[in-house]
This record gives sequence, C-alpha cells and structure tokens, in this order.
Amino acid sequence: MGFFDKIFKRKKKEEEKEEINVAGIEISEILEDSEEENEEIEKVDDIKNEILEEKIKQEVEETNEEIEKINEEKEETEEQKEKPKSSFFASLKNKLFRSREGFFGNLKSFILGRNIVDDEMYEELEDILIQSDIGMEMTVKIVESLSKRVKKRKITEPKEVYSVLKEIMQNFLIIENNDIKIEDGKLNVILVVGVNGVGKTTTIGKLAAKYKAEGKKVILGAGDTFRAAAIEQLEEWANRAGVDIVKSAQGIDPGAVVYDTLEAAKNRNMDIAIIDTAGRLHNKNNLMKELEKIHGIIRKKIGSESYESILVIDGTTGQNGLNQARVFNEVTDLTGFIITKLDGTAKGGIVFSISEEIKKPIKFIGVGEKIEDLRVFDAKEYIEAIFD
Ligand SMILES: Nc1nc2c(ncn2[C@@H]2O[C@H](COP(=O)(O)OP(=O)(O)O)[C@@H](O)[C@H]2O)c(=O)[nH]1
Ligand SMILES: [Mg+2]
Repeated sequence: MGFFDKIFKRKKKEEEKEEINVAGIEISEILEDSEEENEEIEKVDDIKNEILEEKIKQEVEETNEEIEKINEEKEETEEQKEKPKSSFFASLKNKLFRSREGFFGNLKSFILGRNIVDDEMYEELEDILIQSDIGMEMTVKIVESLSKRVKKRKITEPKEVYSVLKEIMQNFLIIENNDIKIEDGKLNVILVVGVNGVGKTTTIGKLAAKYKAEGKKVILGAGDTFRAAAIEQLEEWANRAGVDIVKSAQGIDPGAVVYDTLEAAKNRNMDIAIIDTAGRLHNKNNLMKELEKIHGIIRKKIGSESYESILVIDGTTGQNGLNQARVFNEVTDLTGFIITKLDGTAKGGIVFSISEEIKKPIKFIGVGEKIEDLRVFDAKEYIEAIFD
C-alpha cells in the first residue's frame, strides 16, 4: 500500500467513523426525542387527568352545594310550618332596616373585612359599639365577653367572631317577663310615663288597639292634663281603637283623673286601664312629684290587682334615655320599658344597655307611627332582624 493509499484509507475510515458517529448522534437524538415525546404525552395525560379531576371535584362540590341548598330550603319551609309568625318577622326586618343597614351593617362589614382576630379588632369594635349608643359600660362588657369566648373556642376567623358577637348581644337582653302581664278576671292597670315627645300617647293608642283586638275591654285615662292638645290626642286614639276614655278639662289635677279612671274601670268591668301622663310640667321636680303621687294613688286603689309601670323611651335619643330611666325608675318603680321609633334610627344601641343597666325588660318596641306599628319585644327576633 502506497503512502497516499494509506492516508486515503485512514481518512475513509475516519469518515466512516464520523458517519457512524453522526448516525450515533442521530440515533441517540432520536432516542432522546422519543423520550421527550413520551414525557410530553405523559404531561398531557397528567394535565388531562388534572382537568378531569378538577371537573369532577367541581361537579361534586356543586352537587353538594345543591344538596345543601335543598336541605336549607326544606328546613326553611319546616320552620315556616312551625312558625306562622314568619310574615310578621319579615316585616320587623323591614321596619328595622335603618339599624340593620346602619350601625349593624357597619359592624358586620368591619368584622368581615378583617383578616385576623387581634387586639386592634377589639379596639375598633369598641369604638363602633360606643357610637351606636350602647354606652361605655355596656360596650366594655360586650367586648370582654366576646374576647373571652373567642379565645376559649380558639376562633381565628373574623366571620365566626361575628356570630359569637351576635350570641353575646342577644344574651344581654332580658327575656323574662318581656310581655305586659294581663291577668284574666282582674283589672290590669298600665301606667305609661316618659318625657315629652317620646311617643307615650301614640303607644297607648297602639296598645289599646292591640288589646281590643284580643277581645279585652279597655279604658284610657287622660292623665296628661298639662296641655289641652294632649287630651284631644288621646281621645283621637281612643276613637281610632274603639275604646273608652276618662278625661277632664286642661289643668285639672292629674291624680283626680287617674282616680276617676280606676273607678270607671271597676264600675264598667274593664280588663285593662291604660293611663297617659304628662312628660313635662313647669319644672322637672314637679313632674316627678306628680308621677310619684299618681303611682301611690294607683297602688292604693287597686290593691292586689295587676299593675305595670312602663317607661317609654325614644330609641333615637341614645344614652340620654338611660338617664331618664334611672330617674323615672326611682319614682314609679318601673316594671319595664317600651322603646319607640326604632324604625327611625340607624343606631338603636339603647335596646342593649337599657335592660342590662336597669335590670328591667323591654316589653314592646315601636316601629312606626301607625296603629299596628307595635311589636312584642322578642330578643331573638330582634337580633335576627338587625344582624344579617
Ligand atoms: N317613626 C315613629 N314615630 C313615632 C313612634 N312612636 C311615636 N312616634 C311619633 O312621635 C311623636 C310624639 O308622639 P306622642 O305620642 O305625642 O309622644 P308623647 O309626648 O310622649 O305622648 C309623634 O309624631 C308620633 O307619631 C314610632 O314608633 N316610630
Ligand atoms: Mg302625649
């Protein structure tokens, strides 16, 4: 073999080797490609599976939700069957929309808008409660028991805090004796006191209509002899409700009118006597003296008959109502409250502080100016109507 041949052959071999190498690379590349392809197919399969799983999960969730909804609806209709009052309840909810959307709405969006439960939340909650006319003392009580209960139950979700708050606020409302006690076969006397303009006369008209509709014999006593208009106003309500009234001329001693009312009630065999009183005299002391006297006359005259002494408070006046309650309670030994004008307030916190501080129940609430706008106070229903 010549030199050139040798070189040529070597070259050829090297070329062949290279070709093989090239082929080798190609083969391994092809191998790699098919591996990649496999991987990709696997990936696609994975994605397909994921999508399928997600879809199934979603469908399961949706079905669960539907089942829940059906159950809820079933519960609701069962509740409605048990509770024919639900139409009344709905209307209470409507009547209290200002409170629900105002103060309690703020409360809700504040709590639900938070991510965590911390001291800052409690501090701000305190501010909101005080602004709602609940008052300092009551606010501290509420927030203390809230934080205790939240800690005890190891709650971390603000949403759950809201329902605990609802629970606590409901517990602060006195539920015993929250209806005016009307005993059969006896004369039931209801003395209605309160400062001017809170809604005494209007509330008496509503009560008269309510009891009349329940088949009771009702008589009203026009004990606010300070203003002629007050006597006329009560007379109007007596006519509207279709009940009797005992009245005098303006300026006559209210004690005498009260006495006459009780006499007439006994003589006419009445079931219920409701007595209106003045909300203002020439000065505050005179009014309290007058009321004390009336209270004494009633107690002496009726002996063991059933007697309720009710303070009417304007639900829009806030903490001032609490001061009124303290003063009137001393003089007429209140058996409970009626809070009026709750249809007109975005606050309504007085409902919570009044019975807690004076330890007397709220008997009725006023939710409008019309004759039917009076509701027996039911703490649970009230809470449900204002907490959404
Ligand atoms: N919106 C609303 N107004 C009421 C309610 N109760 C009474 N009022 C109004 O409050 C005003 C004063 O009522 P009135 O009975 O004369 O109060 P009184 O001075 O305490 O006898 C009147 O215009 C009533 O129509 C209520 O529950 N809601
Ligand atoms: Mg009046």
